[in-house]
Amino acid sequence: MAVIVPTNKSVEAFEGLHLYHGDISNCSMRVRMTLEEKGLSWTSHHLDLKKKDNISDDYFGINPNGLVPTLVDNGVVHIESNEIIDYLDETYPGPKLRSAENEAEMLEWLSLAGSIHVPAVKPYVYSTRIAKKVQKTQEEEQMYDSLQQNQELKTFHKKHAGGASFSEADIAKAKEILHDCFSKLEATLEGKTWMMGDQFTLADISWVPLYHVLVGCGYPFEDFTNITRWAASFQERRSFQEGVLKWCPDFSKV
Ligand SMILES: N[C@@H](CCC(=O)N[C@@H](CS)C(=O)NCC(=O)O)C(=O)O
Repeated sequence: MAVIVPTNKSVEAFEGLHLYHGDISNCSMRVRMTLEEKGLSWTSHHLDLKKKDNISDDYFGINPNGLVPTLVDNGVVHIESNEIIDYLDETYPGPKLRSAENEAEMLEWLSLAGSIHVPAVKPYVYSTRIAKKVQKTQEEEQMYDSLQQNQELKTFHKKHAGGASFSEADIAKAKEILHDCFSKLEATLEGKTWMMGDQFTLADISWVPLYHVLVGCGYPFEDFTNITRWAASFQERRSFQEGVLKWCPDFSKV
């Protein structure tokens, strides 16, 4: 479990559930949806990624990668969105977002979503829509470089720093990974309402935000008819409206 001992000790005094999150962040959408599905109250600490609110000493003292989301539960700091949603479902009452009979398969979907974030989701989203919006000034670049210790993230952000572009190889790789994953999702949804069957689970919650954000980046889902049907179903859920649409109605307008 990704529990962190923060160097910014202020959060250790927090009572209840506090979420550091971003409106446009697909990883934050997962956690907001889970909180809504479970009917849990939480205190919002919104960070505007376009204003680089996450790049500060204070925030790196809470999340050492400088990423959203971060959940603080009665002073205990949790990072990694897919682990946070698993933790919330395990720990809190409210509707169960898993079933014992397919839990292992469901957790594999969470792990897959986590594993494609840096090699596929981030390059696709940044290269199609976001890089220009989060361009750092020279001062912000220096600040980021001194705060960020995670080499994978440093390397990723260097690829679009100062107006640089991702290589064709990076983009081709991202598209290949996404195509493989969405083909797998398409096959999984054959004849089913939700990814695990009749029950809406954390697997759906993990993948719904990817669909929402990638549609906004122009990802071609037209040929994935099961995914398109699944999207029409999750768009009806209150957790999608509250956890996703309320914060980010249309990613293409970000
Ligand atoms: N593996 C992390 C990834 C979190 C992540 O990359 N968050 C993005 C928004 S979805 C972010 O904070 N981006 C800002 C940055 O890269 O500096 C998780 O699942 O929580």
